[in-house]
Amino acid sequence: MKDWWKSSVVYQIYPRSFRDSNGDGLGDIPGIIEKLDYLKELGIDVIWLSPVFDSPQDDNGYDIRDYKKIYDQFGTNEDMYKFIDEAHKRGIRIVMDLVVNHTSDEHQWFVESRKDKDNPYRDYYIWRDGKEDGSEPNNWGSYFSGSAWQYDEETKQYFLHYFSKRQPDLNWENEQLRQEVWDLMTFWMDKGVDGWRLDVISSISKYQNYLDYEPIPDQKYIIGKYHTNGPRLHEFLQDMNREVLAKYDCMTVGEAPGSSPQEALLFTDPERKELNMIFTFEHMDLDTQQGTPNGKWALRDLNLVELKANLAKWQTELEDGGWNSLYWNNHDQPRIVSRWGNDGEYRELSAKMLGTVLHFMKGTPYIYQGEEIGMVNCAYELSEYDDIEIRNAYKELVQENHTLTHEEFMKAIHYKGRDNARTPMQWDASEHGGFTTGTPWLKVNPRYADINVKQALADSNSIFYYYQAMIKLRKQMPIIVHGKFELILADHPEIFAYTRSYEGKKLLVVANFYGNTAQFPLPAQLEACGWSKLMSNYADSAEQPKGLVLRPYEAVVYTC
Ligand code: TEU
Repeated sequence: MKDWWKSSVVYQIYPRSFRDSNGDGLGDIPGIIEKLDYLKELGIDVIWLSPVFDSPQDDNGYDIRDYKKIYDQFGTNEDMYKFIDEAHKRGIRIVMDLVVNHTSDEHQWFVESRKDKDNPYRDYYIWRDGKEDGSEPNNWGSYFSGSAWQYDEETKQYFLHYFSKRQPDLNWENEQLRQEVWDLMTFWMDKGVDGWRLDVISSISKYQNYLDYEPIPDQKYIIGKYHTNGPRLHEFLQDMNREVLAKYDCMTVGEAPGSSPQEALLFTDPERKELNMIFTFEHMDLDTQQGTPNGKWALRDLNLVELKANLAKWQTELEDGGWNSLYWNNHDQPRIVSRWGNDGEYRELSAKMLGTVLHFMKGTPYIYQGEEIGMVNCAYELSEYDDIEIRNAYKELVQENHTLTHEEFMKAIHYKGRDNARTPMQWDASEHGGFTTGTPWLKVNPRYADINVKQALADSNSIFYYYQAMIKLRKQMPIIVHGKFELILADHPEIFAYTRSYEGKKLLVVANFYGNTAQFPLPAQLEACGWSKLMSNYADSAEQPKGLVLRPYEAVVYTC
């Protein structure tokens, strides 16, 4: 089917936390194969697998040492081929994670590159002299704290790293490097992989003048507009499309921090032959205070009106010639039910409400492992976290710069830390949630006894079955895939509501985002429709939208 990715639902697996088959405490590929029937039952079409390649795991596999080899603790290449085959047998496609903005510092290319200035691999990475006083070549910051430049004694130059020091950035200006990327993509696509999620793809092309950012008080190193959407980005992607992607029936989704809808159209307009869709970051940044030295750890309450305006902007601006990806969660974001829902009394209702709001918008929905059972954030002690981002940020903000106190930092981590998403999948109420028979690499969320797959499968009213029903409807109703989106009640502070329209039919989605009751004022132009209820998260939601009073977190979808 042409453009199958438009009617697909994607499920993201973070392999180290999904299912451990051999008791070493780390999830693995045979573990994923064990659970394919579970995913089939949920009804998803595509699996996006976070990196499984050989890696020293400085950033949990986003630091790749060998692109053509599976990481030992995850299994063998044979296991991966078997996984592709078993998924295909069940009609599930596989998308792998392409991390080519950077490699691990243990990748053979970098091992060579750092040896001497004349090494044939020198130019695969970005090396620069320091300033006259010996300081970094410019004031660019790393996403994982500190400078984006690391001095290397061996050749007395700095190399660029947007992420950890152990993730040197690749130099996409080098033609041979680009060939290597096409080659590794071809390797996996010939093994049957159905597409790619492209890690920080908006950063691969660098502005070659490496200008300093305008100084900002109290910020030694800055992350800003030069970090993304560089001058040759779209040229590189068009090359990639021509050299590799166009030869396969595949899907692509680019991770594109720093991109607006206008930029998204450059990536996704089919005429331009680049990618199918991108992940926007704009809605994920709405609960961060912008422009403070504390970056993403400067919390701010979500304003629903802003969230609606933002999502509606993406829906509208990509209506012609683009395509949206829809997500609340991934391995970098906290659990949505804890973030913008209610993970106490209304956990199930609010998880279903958030799922409804997302899945009925126009675009390809992504489910992150555990979202379908309403997994929640964890609140651990500092020493119990593993994430490099958390560890580096603590050192910089609390211990060195004192811009956050320990308490403020912990509060921010409990709300937004990446490990909230990375605690092991909760399969049942047995020890460690049935994830492993050994010691898990990261502590299982203590709520596993109540929140787990076994429990969800046994309860016909569970979040799992609600997600299953939404996925099923997508297959039956073209309006869910193709309908034009229109936000209604844009200024309502508590209700998220919109319509979809397609071939004379309409959908109306109405959701109470909070724990109080809310009166839904049906707009006059929608009154004349002959509405009927399609689905809702309360069994007895009103059959008609007129006069509707929404209970806490109530979400109802009507059709006409
Ligand atoms: O994330 C890229 C990214 O934009 C980061 O800013 C990310 O949001 C990070 O979590 C900051 O809070 C991708 C991967 O998804 C992430 O897991 C990797 O750590 C990163 O690239 C480096 O490969």
